Amino acid sequence: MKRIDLAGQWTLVREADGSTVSAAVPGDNFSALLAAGTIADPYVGKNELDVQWIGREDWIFRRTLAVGPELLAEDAVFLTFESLDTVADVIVNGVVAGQSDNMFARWRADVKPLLREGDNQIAVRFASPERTAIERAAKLPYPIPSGGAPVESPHRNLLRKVPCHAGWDWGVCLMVSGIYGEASLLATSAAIIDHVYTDQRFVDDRCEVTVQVELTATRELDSQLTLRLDGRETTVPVRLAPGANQISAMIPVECPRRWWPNGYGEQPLYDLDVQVAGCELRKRLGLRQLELETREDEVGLSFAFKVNGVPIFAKGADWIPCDARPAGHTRSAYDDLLSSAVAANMNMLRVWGGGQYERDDFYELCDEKGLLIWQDFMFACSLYPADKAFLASVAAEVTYQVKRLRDYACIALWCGNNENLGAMTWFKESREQRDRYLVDYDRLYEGTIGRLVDQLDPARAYWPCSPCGGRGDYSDCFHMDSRGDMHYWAVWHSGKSFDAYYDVVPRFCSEFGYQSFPSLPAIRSYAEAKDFNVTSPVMEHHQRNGGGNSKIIEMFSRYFRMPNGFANFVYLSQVQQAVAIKMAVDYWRSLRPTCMGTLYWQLNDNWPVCSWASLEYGGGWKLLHYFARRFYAPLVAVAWQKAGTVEVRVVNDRLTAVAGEVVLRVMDFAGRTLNSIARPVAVEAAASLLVDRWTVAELTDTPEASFLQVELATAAGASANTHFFTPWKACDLAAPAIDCRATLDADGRPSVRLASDRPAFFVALEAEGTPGVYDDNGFTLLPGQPRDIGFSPKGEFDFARWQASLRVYHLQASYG
Ligand code: BMA
Repeated sequence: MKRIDLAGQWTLVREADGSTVSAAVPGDNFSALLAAGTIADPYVGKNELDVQWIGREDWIFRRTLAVGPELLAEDAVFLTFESLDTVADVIVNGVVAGQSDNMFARWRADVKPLLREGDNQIAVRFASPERTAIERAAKLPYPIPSGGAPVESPHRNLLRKVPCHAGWDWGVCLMVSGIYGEASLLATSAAIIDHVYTDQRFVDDRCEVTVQVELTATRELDSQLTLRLDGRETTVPVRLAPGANQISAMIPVECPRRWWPNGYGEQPLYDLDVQVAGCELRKRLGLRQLELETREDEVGLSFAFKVNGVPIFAKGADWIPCDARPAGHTRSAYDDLLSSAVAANMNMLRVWGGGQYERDDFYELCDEKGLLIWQDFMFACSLYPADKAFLASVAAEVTYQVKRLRDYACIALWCGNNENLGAMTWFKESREQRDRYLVDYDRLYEGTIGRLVDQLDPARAYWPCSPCGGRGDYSDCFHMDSRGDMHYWAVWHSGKSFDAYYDVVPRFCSEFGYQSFPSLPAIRSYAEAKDFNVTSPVMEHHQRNGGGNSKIIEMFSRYFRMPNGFANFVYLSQVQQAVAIKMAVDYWRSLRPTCMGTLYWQLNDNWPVCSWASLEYGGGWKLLHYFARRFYAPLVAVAWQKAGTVEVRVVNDRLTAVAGEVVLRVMDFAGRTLNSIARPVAVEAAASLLVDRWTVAELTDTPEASFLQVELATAAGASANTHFFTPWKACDLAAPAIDCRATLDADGRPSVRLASDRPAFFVALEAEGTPGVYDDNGFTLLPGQPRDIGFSPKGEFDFARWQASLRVYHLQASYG
């Protein structure tokens, strides 16, 4: 057996004129053209508009390969491409070896008959994705609508390609072509492994792991299957027939250490080693029980994940591809973003259906970090075909992806699509002929995907759509908070005020979001100082949601005073976003167990843009991410105000009871305590406790001139939360004098000491040119309570430069 890795430098040919540049594989054509200096960076200014021609053309990736006699002496030489994006001919020495038109299904064929000793040419020719989609649309028997982004490539729903390559309401439109993941040749006279996947069965103190191996043999063969797991070894004889084979064996783990999501325990991973017919495959298994509990109850239909029997309140966000150029999907980019998710106390991410099934690196890291994954299939915000050819392609995709991913402990749920049930009401065609489109919907998400998931991964739940009310419920559950999951967009898309979050009691909110601008340093990556105005063409180009900037400004007018200058505008937009999402999460978390999850839209960006993300492109933390670290903490005291009444609750996600004290301190803007109320609290494990309710009048005589600090002190730690009785704009905040000193602490770690003579709100540190993460940011700074804020620089660190560029933002200074 001999394996040749085809990763490395290939040649990219523009078919229209035969011009060439060097291209990395794995990689994409845009990245190759950018690296070669052929195009300007599409993330800068409005360059995106000048590179749309790339998606309208055909491209060839090719390379030569020396093949020796030992390779050709084997029975078969398998050429494997993990992902060809998208409509591709695979050509070996000028002969078409096969075709692919689904980037989510692996392509593999025996190409031995086409190889010869000496130099060989391997080429993949990609037809223009945009042209292909338009051609397919013209042939449809009836229209199948999709789309709506300001810069977009049409009919994306007719290609099995990452939907958001075609542009989104946060996404650049780059119709890339490329070769991703594994690209290899494997010569063998025995077999090639197609899949290894396992079943876990817990019996008393052991976990029985049954390993299924699917392999293609080149001849009839007696071999043995050897499994190693947790220091144990099992070997069984196997007889392989030429062609497809499926074999299995069981290996037990005694007293397994269980895998837990972040915040609930550790993430032990067991090394599994599989050997058969000269092939070897290794993977790491997390052993755990996981279920989605959906029960009819007095409210409606519950929706809660249980791991090892313990109900988990899901805390997290929605994940989109981390770069619009697939060459950027590196393990280190994943690691950085996922580490930030863990740092913000998240335990679940939803891999959203307009993106992609991520690379194995992503799921390996989620297993290591304890991030549960809600996995959508890649269908979003559109209607889709359900003809025979399309369904066959989807069936191949689902079969491949479920077999590839089902062993990751992190995967909690398979979900058919994003919002396509709701999308039935978005398009004229489906409003007028709902039956026709609903039949197609059912064929795709039940008849094809649901049926396959039931068969291929019976231990996991299948949920046909996010949001929906469960299998068999075809009503538009978009705005229904009592059954299953919901997406709540009234606050952004429908322009409702933030307290509208208090009007719904979701069972599980899998999307809700509010936009902000990326940081000033991120804006500098695409705009020049002359463009630093929110209505400049470049700033508007980096806002993809129609009217988005107006929404941000209009919401300022409801809650805040108008900021001075561009930097404060950017800062205040981040404060506003953070406040919005915090209000929703504080309230919904406190509704547990009726509500059992909040995933805000969205964790990350795929290019530098104004969006709902808490992590900007490149991984920098917006203020929302710092807020998330606090509002997703396992133990919090929260306050909210509805109709003149303030309610205070303590939410405890821990599996142990907590006792302590809550102190409500009403303060004025000079920092004097006007009123203070202390209450002992005893919160049960995994519970929400009502501390009490007070009318605003009971707490303060001067709601516009005071604020509330809710302090929680327990043996497990202390935290504080700030509540305003009126919109911030109504308060005459005193100008604080903030003293800011940068130091290196005893062990050489950069740190900032902040002290103020008056209360300062949403105090935020930023140092342009020195990226990194502060231990806290966007917090309330009280007189007499200085804070030391550590800083973890990303990349090279120069103390003097950092110190000189440190800037402190706070609410009063944003307009004062
Ligand atoms: C959602 C998502 C995305 C979109 C977001 C913001 O519902 O599923 O399609 O980007 O809203 O509009």
